[in-house]
Amino acid sequence: MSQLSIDDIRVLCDAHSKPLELHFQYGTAGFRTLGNTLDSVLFRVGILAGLRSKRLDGKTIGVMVTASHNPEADNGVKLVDPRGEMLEAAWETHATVLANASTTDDFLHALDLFVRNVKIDLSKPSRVVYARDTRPSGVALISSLEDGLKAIGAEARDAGVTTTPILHYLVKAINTKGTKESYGDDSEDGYFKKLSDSFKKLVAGRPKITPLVIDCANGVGAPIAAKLVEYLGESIPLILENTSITTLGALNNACGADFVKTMQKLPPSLVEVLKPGQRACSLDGDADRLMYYYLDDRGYFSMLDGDKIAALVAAFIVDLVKLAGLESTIKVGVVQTAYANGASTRYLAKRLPVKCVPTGVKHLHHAAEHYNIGVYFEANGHGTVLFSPQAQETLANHEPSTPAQSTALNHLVNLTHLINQTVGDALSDMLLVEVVLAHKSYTGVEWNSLYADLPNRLVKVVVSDRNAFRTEDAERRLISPSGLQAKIDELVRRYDGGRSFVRPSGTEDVVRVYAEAILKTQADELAFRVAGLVYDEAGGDPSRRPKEFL
Ligand code: G16
Repeated sequence: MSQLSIDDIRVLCDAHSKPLELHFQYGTAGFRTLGNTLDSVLFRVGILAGLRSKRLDGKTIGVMVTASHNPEADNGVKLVDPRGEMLEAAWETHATVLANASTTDDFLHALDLFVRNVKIDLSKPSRVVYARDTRPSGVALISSLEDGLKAIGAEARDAGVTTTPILHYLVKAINTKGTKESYGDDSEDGYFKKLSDSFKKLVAGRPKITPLVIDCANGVGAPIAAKLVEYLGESIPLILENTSITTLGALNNACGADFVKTMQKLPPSLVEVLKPGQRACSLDGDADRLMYYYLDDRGYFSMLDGDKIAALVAAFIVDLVKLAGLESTIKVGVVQTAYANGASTRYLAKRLPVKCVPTGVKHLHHAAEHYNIGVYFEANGHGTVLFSPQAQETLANHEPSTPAQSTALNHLVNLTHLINQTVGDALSDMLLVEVVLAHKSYTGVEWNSLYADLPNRLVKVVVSDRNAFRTEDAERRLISPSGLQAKIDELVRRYDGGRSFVRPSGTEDVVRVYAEAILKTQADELAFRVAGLVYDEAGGDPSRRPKEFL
């Protein structure tokens, strides 16, 4: 590590010592746990980000400080690779090793080993762009991160308080600046212009869009959506709710995409706001998830989740590809996870190829890259659409032979600008949904009737060691604890249309249980019975066994 001043690193590392009793893990979406325990992790992530950039010849790496849908007291950090995608999987392991070195000496030793093993040329430049969401713990964590960046001598750019998808956008825009693949101007302004210009072109000539309510989860989506409103002008009336970003305890509390998806009901704060027939959507704490819903004429709540978004968007894109005369050159496919409602998978599989992968954007993103146009959405509302370089080239060079083909082609090109292809982006996805609804003249009711969801239930089980639960077959089956899967199979057989699976969360200290069945009461019962099995198997204290577990 001759190019670095070890003494400087040592001094700074001493100031950010690791709490001895804690173990950190780079999980589904980076490190994520209580915000007030993450000081040492942020410092070390700063160093790691700098080294990742050096390893990639000075390309800019992104660092996002957020815990997304988690409660306000949690925080987290994840790294973004140069094309705006999630950190390469092998480096997740390096991140975990470095974060857990007990002392400064252990850390310096692990760092030295790492630099040599991964063959990092320390004389290379190092560039990092970072941002945070609105969590109160974010301020101190950014300062720990900055110390890490300073220690490694990285050229650092502070993108301030912004959404996760904007940070991903910035990383790609910075790294493609001045090239023919330029992703856009590397500023928030560039992002807003790109989205709003393409949106306006896509809805031009369609009937006026009716007002849409946005639940901003009292998070960073609020100020960012407020800026977007200015760029969108009169093209779409947006009503922003749950915008209290400075009220302590408000973030994701009884609002936001995760609340709506898990509780399958309206955030209480919208009860007086939403009118029968009106559409609304919820963002999560860092605005990378989107959940739509509406009240029907009788005031009943209906939810349109990530699966419904995938169905709406995939069908629209398939139609455009056909209309543009590109059916034989551009193949569209969909990627889902085990959480996808069985009815959505049946609906989609009749129309186009569908693949199931483990939870986590990185898995979906990579699988979607195998299609010319890959649509991926998790049921929780996380997703986007990827246009392969080959598909983008075809769209750029195709000579339409009729006016109808030309229109469809233009729409597809505009979609490549509207959609944030680096990662799931609630605001970009929201505009995408609005485009499709405007083109199809769909209300929420018509969109919802594409297929009927199978009743389902998601339950969290708190266990002492979630790592004891290991899965296979895209998380649809457990391989440990041994014998538990057989018990689940036995239970599932008793329910009409029953399906259930169990997997450890990568973002919260819990095991998740999903169940679906033909009837709602049966889906609930199956989920609670499986949750009971999980709790008992994990040695849960009988006196604290949640009473709903059967
Ligand atoms: C993150 C990931 C998502 C994943 C979610 C829940 O979302 O990016 O891909 O679906 O966590 O993961 P788990 O069930 O493993 O806890 P977010 O919005 O929290 O960043």
